[in-house]
Amino acid sequence: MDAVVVGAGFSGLYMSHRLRELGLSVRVYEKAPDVGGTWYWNRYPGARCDSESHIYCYSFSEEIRREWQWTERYPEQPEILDYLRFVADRLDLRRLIEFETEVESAEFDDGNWTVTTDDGETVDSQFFISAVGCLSEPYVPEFENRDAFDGEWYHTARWPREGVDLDGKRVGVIGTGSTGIQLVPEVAERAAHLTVFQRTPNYAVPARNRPLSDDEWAEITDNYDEIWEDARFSWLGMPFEMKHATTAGLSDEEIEAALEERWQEGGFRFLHTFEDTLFNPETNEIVSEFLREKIRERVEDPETAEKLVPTDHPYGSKRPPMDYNGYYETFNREDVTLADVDENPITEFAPEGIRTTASLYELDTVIFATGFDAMTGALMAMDIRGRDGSVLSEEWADGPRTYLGLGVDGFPNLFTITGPQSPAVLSNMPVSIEQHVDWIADCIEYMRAEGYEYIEPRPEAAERWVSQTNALADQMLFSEAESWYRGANVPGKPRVFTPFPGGVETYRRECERVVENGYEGFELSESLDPPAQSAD
Ligand code: NA7
Repeated sequence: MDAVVVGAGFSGLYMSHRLRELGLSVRVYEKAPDVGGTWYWNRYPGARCDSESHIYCYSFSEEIRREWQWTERYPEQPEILDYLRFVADRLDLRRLIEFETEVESAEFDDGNWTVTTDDGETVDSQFFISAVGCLSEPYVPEFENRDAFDGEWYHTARWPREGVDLDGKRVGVIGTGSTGIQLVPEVAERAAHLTVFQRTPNYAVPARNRPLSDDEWAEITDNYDEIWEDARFSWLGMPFEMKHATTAGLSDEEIEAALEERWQEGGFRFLHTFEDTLFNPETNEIVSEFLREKIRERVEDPETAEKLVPTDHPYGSKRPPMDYNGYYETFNREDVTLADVDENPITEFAPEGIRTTASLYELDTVIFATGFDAMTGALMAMDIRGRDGSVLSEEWADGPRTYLGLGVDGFPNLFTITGPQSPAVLSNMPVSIEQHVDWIADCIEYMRAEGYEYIEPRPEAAERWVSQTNALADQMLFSEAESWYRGANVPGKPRVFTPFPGGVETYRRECERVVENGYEGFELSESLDPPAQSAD
């Protein structure tokens, strides 16, 4: 093979298409029985994308754009999965994919990657391309006696295809991140009783989902090119304008009006009220307090409201979740209990349910909405070995080190789509995915045209890029939260800020500059000499 691609989600599908168009032989390995990536697995009730549908898709194909119309402002999981199936069929990509096949190892040896799968197959390939996604390795906390529980338990990212019968059950949901917040109102509708185990409260902003009318869709398609260009050169990969640069100089009424306007618009538009929300503690406190008041207004019992109000971290320092169907109002129901497991931690699972330091909660079903080993988990789950036997998981023991989130020094011809130290999870993923896939495909095309066989980042370029990423994160408020952006959710994971926080536009321009300067920071070669160290 010329290229092995791991994963058949948004990244893997587009990557394999681009490479096949260039005339390369491509094999895609996908552990699920179908395309879709994270949208194949995350089938829990209420699963939906927080990016608006008209920009949560591909832009590269005129035909695909014309032939697909989203039905709602935010796409629901089944619709996204249908979309990716449609793309795979439309581009005839399934023939490139081996489903239900997991890559166990990839070793760079004798100038090629040798890729081994769980069915014992081995294939040699010039390029090894990870399209495994940033949020694909579920994290299940190791609670004491988890197996002693007599009921059923599920993780939201491994939700059974046939669904789960929650009707009339006593259900416990652990976790109140973006997933838990989407899930909780849906479960409350079906369960006999719901207990929400909350360790840290979160600031959920109404998404304000609604059906997309034909008129709205016509307006979107009429302006598609412009919308996408704005998204590509934006902060978050979303075509939204900031309302104000900062709160400084504005009256209290002006600030309130701006926040209320964006609150009414909903979703990620709210984060675009003040440009310095994630930099300036004063602005952030104003925004956070606005959101706290909104929570207090929506929850009837003042004691429950205070438990739901976050005070431990600034708004946006953790991934801001969206509320689709009355998350906070759910706690006004008689049949919903909020268990504060920060105050009274979970001590163990028991046959009857979950025991905390305060009570035993009797349950039939437990749902883990406990997130992912984000950004590095799925990559590290493969045994990746580079030049001279270096092992990726050992090289990254203190945190990932990439150049531009695209490549790793010591691992020639390895590309990581939306890898660590790229905007990735701090952006609307399809915009970042298309940019990475195009960059990689163009690079391979260039290598072929110029007669290069190998590409590898120079160690000092990777070093510099990681320092720049960390320096940017240090200027922002991210360090004030125990978040999965920093690896804080998985015990033992290095505490390093993982995505590039400088914005999609800045990042894209840097990637373009690197190419214009002849792939600055990369070593391109016809043979396998170690990359030269530059003088600086
Ligand atoms: P998140 O955002 O990592 O949320 C996981 C939640 O689970 C969060 O509330 C955690 O509390 C909670 N959690 C994790 N471990 C425990 C233990 N041991 N005890 C109690 N509670 C626990 O995952 P999501 O799936 O919601 O979202 C991930 C991303 O997917 C999302 O941001 C979107 O980008 C899509 P904590 O806050 O750590 O105290």
